[in-house]
Amino acid sequence: MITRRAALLGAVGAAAAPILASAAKAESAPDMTAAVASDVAHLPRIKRELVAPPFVHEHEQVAPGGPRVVEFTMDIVEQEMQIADDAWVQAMTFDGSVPGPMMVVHEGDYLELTLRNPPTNMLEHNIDFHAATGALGGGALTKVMPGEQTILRFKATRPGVFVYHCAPGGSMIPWHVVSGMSGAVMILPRDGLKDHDGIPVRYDRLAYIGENDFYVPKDETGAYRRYPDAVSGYADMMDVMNGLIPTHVVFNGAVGSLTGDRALKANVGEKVLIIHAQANRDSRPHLIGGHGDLVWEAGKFNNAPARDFETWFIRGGSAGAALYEFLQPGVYTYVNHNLIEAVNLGATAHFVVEGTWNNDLMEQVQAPTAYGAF
Ligand SMILES: [Cu+2]
Repeated sequence: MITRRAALLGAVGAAAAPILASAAKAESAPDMTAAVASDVAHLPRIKRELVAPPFVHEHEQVAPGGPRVVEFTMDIVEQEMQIADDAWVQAMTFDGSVPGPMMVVHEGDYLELTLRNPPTNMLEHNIDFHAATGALGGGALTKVMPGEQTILRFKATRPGVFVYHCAPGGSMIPWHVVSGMSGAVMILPRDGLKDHDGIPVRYDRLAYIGENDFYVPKDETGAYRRYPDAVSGYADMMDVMNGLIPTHVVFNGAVGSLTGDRALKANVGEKVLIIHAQANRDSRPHLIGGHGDLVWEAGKFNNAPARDFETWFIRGGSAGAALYEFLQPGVYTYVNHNLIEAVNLGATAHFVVEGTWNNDLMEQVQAPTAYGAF
């Protein structure tokens, strides 16, 4: 029996020995004794309430004025989550969702995060922002034990969509990430997005899709194992992880979380900005029956978007963005176009699009009928 306190101290035998080892090896914070001061005291502040994916908190596409300090607060939540009909994980989450909520600021703003690790949790956590500069993306400055909280501020210097994830050191890093602990930040250019010719473009809707690979251990009968807490599943899960073959690849934390009644919605003529984030593993989004009109494949808005993609590539550890104007009504399936991962492992979402069909773009000239009938 592993008590919570023993787990915190890392003194729980073989399974948790790496927890102690990685903590001891963790990189320490940089020397800041001669730091250049930040001059943010005169800047206006705005507080944003985070919302769970696939939705994104209220924000302006074009910055309404000069730089601001944009404040966010997130609780780290360790909780069991069901990821398929027959599979559960002891998830580690930012703010209770997988992926963690998206934070949106503008280039030149300061993102200020209060990160809280409630006393009910078992594990140490932190946050590494790929958008931030220095100190392991903030990871070295945000390590919080259960019962602690911290505040990190960084300047948003590079526009784009970027992954953030927990990275407490050693094998804790992949374990926390594939237990659900990642999310995305979007840093918009102050004057908004531009197309390939530099002409401003706006989106009517955002779809924030986080893809996760899970590695759930099985018992002797082949059934997925369930654990009372994250620490007791650590050793079994590490065995599955080290085989590099996920048991589940899903969008937004579970098989079917964006299909059927939970499908994404749009209307014909609307432009949807699809953000696709994957903190650990490569992916290849594809919208069946649609395209990427403008694709920032690596997700960074200082690069002109590519056009007319059929499938785009998301490097593990990055987020990409694709803008598409829906031209036909119907149900669109959005997949990771490794179709085994899409259909058998779970990486499928739906867009339900309302509007008027355009026979000029596609028409069923003759419904299927007897072979040789015409
Ligand atoms: Cu963590």
